[in-house]
Amino acid sequence: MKRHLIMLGLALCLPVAASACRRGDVDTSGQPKTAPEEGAAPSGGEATSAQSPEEIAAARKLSPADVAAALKTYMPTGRHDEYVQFASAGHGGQILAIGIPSMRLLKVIATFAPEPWQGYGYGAKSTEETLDGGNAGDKELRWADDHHPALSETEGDYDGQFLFIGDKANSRVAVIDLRDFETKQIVKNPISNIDHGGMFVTPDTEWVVEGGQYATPLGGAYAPMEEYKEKYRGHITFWKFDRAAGRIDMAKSFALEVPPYWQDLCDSGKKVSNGWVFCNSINTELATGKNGDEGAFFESGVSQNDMDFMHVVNLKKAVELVEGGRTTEINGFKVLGLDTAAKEGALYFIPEPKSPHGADVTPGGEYVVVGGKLDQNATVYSFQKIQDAIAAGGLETDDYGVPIIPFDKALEAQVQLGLGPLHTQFDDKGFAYTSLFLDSAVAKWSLGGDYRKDGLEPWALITKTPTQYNIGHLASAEGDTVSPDGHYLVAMNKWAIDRFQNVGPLVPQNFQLLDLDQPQVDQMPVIYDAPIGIGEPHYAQIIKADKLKGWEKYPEIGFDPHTMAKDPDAPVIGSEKVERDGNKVTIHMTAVRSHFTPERVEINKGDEVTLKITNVEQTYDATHGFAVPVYNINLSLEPGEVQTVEFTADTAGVFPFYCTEFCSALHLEMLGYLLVKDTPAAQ
Ligand code: RUQ
Ligand code: CUA
Repeated sequence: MKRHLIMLGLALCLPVAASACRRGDVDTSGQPKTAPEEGAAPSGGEATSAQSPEEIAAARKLSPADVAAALKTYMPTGRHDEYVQFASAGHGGQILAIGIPSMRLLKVIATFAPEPWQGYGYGAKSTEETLDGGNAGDKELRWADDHHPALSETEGDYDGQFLFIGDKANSRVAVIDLRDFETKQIVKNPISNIDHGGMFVTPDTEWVVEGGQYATPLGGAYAPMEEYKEKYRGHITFWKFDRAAGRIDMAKSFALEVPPYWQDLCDSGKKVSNGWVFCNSINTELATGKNGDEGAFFESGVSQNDMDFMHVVNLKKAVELVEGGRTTEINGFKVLGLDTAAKEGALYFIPEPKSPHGADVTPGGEYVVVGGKLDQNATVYSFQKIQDAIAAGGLETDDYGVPIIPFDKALEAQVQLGLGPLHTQFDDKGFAYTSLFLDSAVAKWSLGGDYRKDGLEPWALITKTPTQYNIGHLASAEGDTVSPDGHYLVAMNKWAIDRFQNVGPLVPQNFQLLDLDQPQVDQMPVIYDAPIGIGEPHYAQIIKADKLKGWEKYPEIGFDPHTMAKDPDAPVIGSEKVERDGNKVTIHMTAVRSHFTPERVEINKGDEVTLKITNVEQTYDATHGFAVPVYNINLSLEPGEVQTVEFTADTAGVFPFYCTEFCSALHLEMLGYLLVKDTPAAQ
């Protein structure tokens, strides 16, 4: 009972800023008792004509620490950031590319949602096809809850080639090619309606791992919740990535059926643990929610047990079983059954405390760190001990026949950090950084084993830095690789409250940049606050900028970004024309500063139009747009790019089409007329 009350208290704190929780200023509705006073936030100082650094600092009320932070993050004009952070844009459905340390927004990459600026989903046929790839049967899906971005890796290091991101809302994966930073593929998981949006690559990106979440009957069929235990299942899906093609290969991908616990975050083993995958889970209680007077709300029903199960997958073994034909098919998708996986040594469980969250493998692959939303510790498991326990055998099983490795047999250490540890990142000096949701802080702590050569106490808390407020994920530079860089860490906070100018009740979120390069081991100041006004940015990875080898232009004139090859049929200078075959009209058009050819296209109402247009420029940044009013068409044509639009000319009238990128002094003159005659189409 007492335990239950404590838990409830924590749950009340969950939705509010931890500072309010600590003060006890929380009523039973979970709201802070005292709202921040209006206009109470300190001003950032006024504009000043002062010129010396000291005078400017004084006029703007900047402390020495503020000045140091400014100097560490300021990027003079023309200089580039050392790192690029790829952050999910949450339920905005895009990805944000943000420079570090400046925190400047570099690009919003259209992913699951149409994005007019990039001509994504507004007529360009290839982008419509990409979006349609993520449809659920005949349901057109045009938004997503982007969760975890994952950069492609070679030998465990980010290689700067591809980026993957998961859609929690619909159990989908998108593939972005980092040559042109465009989304090339969206796949929908055929057996699952929802997942955690977690994406985790294996060290050579052979597999992209998707952890499930809320259990359902696999394949999407109906089953009453009374049959939860028998008919509902979780999954961990392994998407096979074909690097040469730049695409996920559905036919070679498979899902692992697991019990209806809620799988959550995974991480791939690396180095010594290469070939294994670890996922935390919750709801071993098999809670099914509150229905009238029956049952309990999920928030308490799912949090009854002191331990849930970390899923330990022997991926090598699982692949062997799949290749040996030991799978069944659901909706045409390969599924490795729970029975087979459990009996053949592809799946094990290890108890993990309390309301576990996150599973993060250390750079050398020796340890797995798990947080606990209602715990105070980071729990560290040893991969070697896990292997020893498996080898020793004699393991008991859970209700579904999965062997359980005893907690104490796998445990390396528990490090008391504070309230609500979630996710962990690493640096190059043997330190780990864990987000504390309830404490609203980042904890820095020391790893042990081979990581500890500096004489510091192993497995111990070193310091905490408060974040504003309620941090979820955190990302350190190259923090998920076999060789993290350290230097910077970004705290992704769920609440921002008083940090920024009021822009109405929907508040931007707050990315806070922490400086890891301090002379004292226990210093880790916040040096920048970046409001993110798009969705709930969930997770991010930070890559060294010089690993990114983005193109400045498409390699050839008439290049199709969808096939990543030259389209032999792309219009070029001199080949422009309008062809008619019955009511089918084909327009071959080119764009160059500052005109379209042809500039006048006259067709009939009812014509079926195919328009092909090439930007024949080869100058860096000479992008042209192509917008047709009323017809809902807008393309973005980067230098060399060809796009195709198909539409029926069902509305008669005069439609000046024009370029939407301000490309030259005569950009305003870069237009043409689409004239649609209100006469029956010629036969
Ligand atoms: S998981 S905030 Cu949804 Cu990425 Cu831990
Ligand atoms: Cu092309 Cu404006």
